[in-house]
Amino acid sequence: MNETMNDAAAGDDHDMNESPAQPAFPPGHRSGYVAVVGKPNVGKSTLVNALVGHKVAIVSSKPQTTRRRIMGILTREDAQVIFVDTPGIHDPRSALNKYMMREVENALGDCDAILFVVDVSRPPDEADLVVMERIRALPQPKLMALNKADIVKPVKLGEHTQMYHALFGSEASMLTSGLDVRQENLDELMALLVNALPEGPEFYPPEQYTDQPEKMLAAELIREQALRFLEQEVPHAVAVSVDEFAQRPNHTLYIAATVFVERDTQKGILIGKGGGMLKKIGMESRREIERMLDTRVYLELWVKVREAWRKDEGAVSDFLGALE
Ligand SMILES: Nc1nc2c(ncn2[C@@H]2O[C@H](COP(=O)(O)OP(=O)(O)O)[C@@H](O)[C@H]2O)c(=O)[nH]1
Ligand SMILES: [Mg+2]
Repeated sequence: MNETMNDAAAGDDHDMNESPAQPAFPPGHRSGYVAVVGKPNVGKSTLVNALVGHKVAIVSSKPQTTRRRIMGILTREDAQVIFVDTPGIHDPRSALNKYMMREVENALGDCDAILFVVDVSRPPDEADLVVMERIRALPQPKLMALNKADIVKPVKLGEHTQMYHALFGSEASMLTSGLDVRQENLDELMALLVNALPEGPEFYPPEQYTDQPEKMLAAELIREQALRFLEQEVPHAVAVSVDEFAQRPNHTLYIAATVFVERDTQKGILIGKGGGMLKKIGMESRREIERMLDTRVYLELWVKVREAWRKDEGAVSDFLGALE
């Protein structure tokens, strides 16, 4: 009897040593994941880049630029905020769309707070309501960014703000602009966000600002330039894979990448007259990658067709990674 009790006591002791009672963070330090959600094109990625102070997500004027969850990490003295940028919430039809919506669901499932972004230069529409409905019942604290405040006409500002407030509530809302030239209220928004997070330690080393490896950042920067120069259906059919990413002598980073499209006609447009379009995309993306990674880059671009890849689950996970 006695022996058993001693054994149990020894076991307890051991357990206590395994899990230290002292929290490993300074008092009052806050941390957590903020899911950034909204309909396509309201400026979620631009806002995340601005809040983090680094370009972690590519941006374009075309909807559905962001295809997967992307983390942007901001470490300050008193807090570490991990923004999870997500694809715009929309109707899932193709395999790619389903993948994108699963990414949103995963982000919402794992987060500590939700930043709901709307475009205040326009009145709320059906697509905003879909997002609101999706997050309404979630238990996490929610904030609304009335974004693109820089382009709203003064007469419309009050009207639209009132409409968003009527739908979402006005207690946790902030007028913002994420644009480089006109950043507005970002410190104020940060303060609200940090306040909404629980106390906790840093989850990532302070120098880390994204979860994406450099190879993936490079692929995304190439896709950003393709989105920039291509028109109509072609940009949405583009996927980029980086096949080689190697340091070469003379401090040059050698990158070989393939730009995939879905049809031969798109391949023709992507290559352009005399190869002009591909050359332009290549030149601009090399410049962007050099700036981001602060190194000389030798970039080789290839073009391939992978038919109707957006409808093909296997192809989608080849390009974007397996879904968790
Ligand atoms: N005027 C204005 N334009 C913005 C702002 N934020 C983003 N944009 C533009 O809106 C478009 C979509 O931005 P993006 O960040 O990709 O939106 P997302 O789809 O919600 O991630 C791009 O052309 C951006 O330059 C903003 O605060 N003000
Ligand atoms: Mg985006």
